[in-house]
Amino acid sequence: MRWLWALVAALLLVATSGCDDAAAPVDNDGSTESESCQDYVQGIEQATDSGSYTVSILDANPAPPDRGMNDLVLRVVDVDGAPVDSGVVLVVEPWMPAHGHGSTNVTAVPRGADGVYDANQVNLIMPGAWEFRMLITPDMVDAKEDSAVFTFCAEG
Ligand SMILES: [Cu+2]
Repeated sequence: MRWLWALVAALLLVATSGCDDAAAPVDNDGSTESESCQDYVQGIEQATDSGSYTVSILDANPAPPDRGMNDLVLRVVDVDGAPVDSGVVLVVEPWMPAHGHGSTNVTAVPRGADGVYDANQVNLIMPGAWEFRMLITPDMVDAKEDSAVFTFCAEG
């Protein structure tokens, strides 16, 4: 019966490799039950883990975010609702939790006032549920990175 175990092992290896395998409980839009896609609305907000900042999406093109290149206009305010200065670094990390991969991180460019940033060409390389991880590094020495996460589903 040794051949049987070898066959089972080979099948398991096939089933657990690759990005778009069928082993995980993935539904038609690529999301899993543990992920809930948010409905995009203009101005949607998310607080960071520490609660020190709130990130809002002022505009998205396309809207809602979809497969391919996405341009976002973001705004970051502090706990008092005051816009952060342009020394605060904001990076958008697209992340696909169902497959454990991202694409390319985008460093958002501050417009110089009002805590507004442009994050252009955020690339969703396949359909499914994508986290938009908003990574914030405050403008001070020894500052810890903070993050706020939105989850949208790319229809493709
Ligand atoms: Cu993927």
